[in-house]
Amino acid sequence: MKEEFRDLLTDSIEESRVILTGIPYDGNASVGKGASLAPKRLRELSKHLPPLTKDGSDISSCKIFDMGDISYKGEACEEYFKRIEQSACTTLSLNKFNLFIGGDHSVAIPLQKAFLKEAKRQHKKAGIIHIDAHPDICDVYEGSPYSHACPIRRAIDEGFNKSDILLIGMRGFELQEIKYFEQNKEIEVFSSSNINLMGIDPILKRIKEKFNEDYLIYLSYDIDANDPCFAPGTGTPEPFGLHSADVLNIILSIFSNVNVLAMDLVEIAPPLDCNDITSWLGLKTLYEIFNIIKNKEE
Ligand SMILES: [Mn+2]
Repeated sequence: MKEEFRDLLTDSIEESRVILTGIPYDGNASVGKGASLAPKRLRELSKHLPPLTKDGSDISSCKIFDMGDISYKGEACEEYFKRIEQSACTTLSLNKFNLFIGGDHSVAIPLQKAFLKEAKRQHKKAGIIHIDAHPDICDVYEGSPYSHACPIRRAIDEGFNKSDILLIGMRGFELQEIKYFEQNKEIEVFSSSNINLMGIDPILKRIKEKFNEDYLIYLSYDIDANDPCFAPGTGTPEPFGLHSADVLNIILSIFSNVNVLAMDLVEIAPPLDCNDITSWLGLKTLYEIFNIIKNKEE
């Protein structure tokens, strides 16, 4: 039986370039459920993957330390999020690339909280790049401040500067979000319409301008940023989305040009998927990212 992540896995956290944590929770998803099964499914599929990128680069020196899952024990959401935050504070303090596989997007709430603390500890500015079909900037959604429609709003509550948040791929809004954007124009938004008309170059340029070496970046990647034809296995599919090659090139440019300390990959819902194509998209994107990390100086 082949191992998860095969040649990439290491038992030594010191040797690792990537610290992986699974967050198998979808209690705050509003429409389709199933994202809680993504960490398990991605690990299973990784058994089939050699340590190679799509262009044949050997990434086997980019070692992954797998922390396992932060399992949900049926407690109140606040309690569970506290445990996620504590675990993330510990792994982020090692100052290696932290990869979190959700879960619905609400798991970003405790992760971004922990990330902000770590950025402050390192005397860095904290930025968020949020790649998603949805802004997730609702104050309360379906009666909950912890909904997967709320993590960016909670990040602002925690103390992230609005001008340090960049949203990419937007196309599914709530009315309250449109009002919030009208009142908070410093939050930068690249809609999917804009990207599909203008291409990705303006975004790549803007990311480099905006996030210099004073910043640590939290990258939040909701798979529903991709058009549902590329990523059908997700709870809230939004049409008129982004081409997977465009999303990948944006993500790889981010890793090449700014200092990403933490990333979440969220909203992959294996039970809603078709022949695992959404899980494969997420997993293969990670392998391309590992290649950029491998090529960076430690
Ligand atoms: Mn989202």
